[in-house]
Amino acid sequence: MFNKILIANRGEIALRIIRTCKEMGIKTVAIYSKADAESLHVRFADEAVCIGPAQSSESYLNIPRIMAAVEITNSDAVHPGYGFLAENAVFAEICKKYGVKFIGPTAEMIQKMGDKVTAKDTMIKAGVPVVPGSNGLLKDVAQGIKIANQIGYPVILKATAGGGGKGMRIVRNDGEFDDAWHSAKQEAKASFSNDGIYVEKYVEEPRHIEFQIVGDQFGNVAHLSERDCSIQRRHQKLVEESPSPFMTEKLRKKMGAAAIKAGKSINYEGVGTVEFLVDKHRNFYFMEMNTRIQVEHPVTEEVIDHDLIKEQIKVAAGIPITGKNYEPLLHAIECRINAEDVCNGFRPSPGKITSFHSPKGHGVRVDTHVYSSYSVPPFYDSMIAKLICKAQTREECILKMQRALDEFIIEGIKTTVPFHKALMRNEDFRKGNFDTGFLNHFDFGECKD
Ligand code: MV4
Repeated sequence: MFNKILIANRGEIALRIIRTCKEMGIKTVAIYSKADAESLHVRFADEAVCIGPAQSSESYLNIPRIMAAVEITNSDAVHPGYGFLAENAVFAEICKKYGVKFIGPTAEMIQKMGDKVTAKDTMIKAGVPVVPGSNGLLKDVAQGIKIANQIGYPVILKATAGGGGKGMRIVRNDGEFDDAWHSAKQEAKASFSNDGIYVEKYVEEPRHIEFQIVGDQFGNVAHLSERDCSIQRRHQKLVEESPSPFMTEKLRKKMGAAAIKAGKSINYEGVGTVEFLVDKHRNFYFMEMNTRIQVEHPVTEEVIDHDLIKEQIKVAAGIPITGKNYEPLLHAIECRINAEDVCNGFRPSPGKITSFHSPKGHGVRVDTHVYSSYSVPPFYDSMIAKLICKAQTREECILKMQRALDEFIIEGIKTTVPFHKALMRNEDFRKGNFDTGFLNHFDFGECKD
């Protein structure tokens, strides 16, 4: 097992990782920027190294500075968390070169899944269902129009380096193709310095259902059931839950088997997520694979009663998994609490938290790095807490979430708490009747406190 892990991240996930390390008897090193000196991850780690100014490029994204901190603290492993360098193949490779274990998959696996055309091609070869499309990069508009007519409109153009919706365009007929092609290409080039575009059939009103998987260094891969992440706004997830209200036992068997196939096809090592689009007939298609621990991992932890960070550290240390799949034993929902003003287009609302009281009680979990008098810096992601509730049924879980949201006191800044209160009251949400388009026609006027 590792002696000392450096956590190359900040905020709630840094704290989350420190907690598990402590429980495993592993020493921890926090790195922090000048804007985070008052952060709890700095206080709770055994050692802390200031690596630079607030700007991420000079701190949490700065590989030479992080490697210097690894060296001076004599850390034998790095946990990247999510975001920042978590899916940076160059960083994973540099760690390897320095003889430091990157807690995650190999650089090659990160690279393979980071390029969406390569990922899709790998899944086709593995026999995982994918959306019909170009199966490779498009050369020009003429080829795109030809394929669009073969598979039928509407189609969607996607950037091979994409994710998060950037460089994506829906095309409904031949006449729209040229404009969509040029704007997708331009956006992809500006965002990723890679303007490779592919096309596939546009799946209308899909659900986003993802499977948590874990693979060890001996080729074993298991799934830990699904999360429904359809409640998102502009590709930012706001609520995640497990099990998916849309799931059936039969579908879980089929999708779980596909997720395992996806993992095995690349000899996956670590915890990962296989994302699927699911249409209203319960057809499912591979969308992307995330090679990191995700923000929403606690809903899985709560329904299967396992610590995913612990599993992640164990497989990184070379301990084999049992190979058993897990089914949800309970229902869990996570609400992301962001420092944002819901009534003003979710505009960031950083600043000093003058009063903070988190909900408590049976089945209530709050993962957060903030506290009364903490100042939310304007430089990073606006998520300040995750409220996770678990109960025997979805109905009870929603009631518990409403009770917990009512107990949440956060003063001094605007947050997404009022949005979650309005969502939990929504009839369609309560019935489990939603897809990825749900928030496009949600009345945010109801979110006033
Ligand atoms: C799609 C799709 C419909 N059909 N692909 C959005 C982000 C990127 N990861 C892929 N995305 C989508 N791909 C086909 N062929 C609809 C989306 C999509 C979406 C997917 C998951 C969660 C939210 C979404 C919101 C809008 C569009």
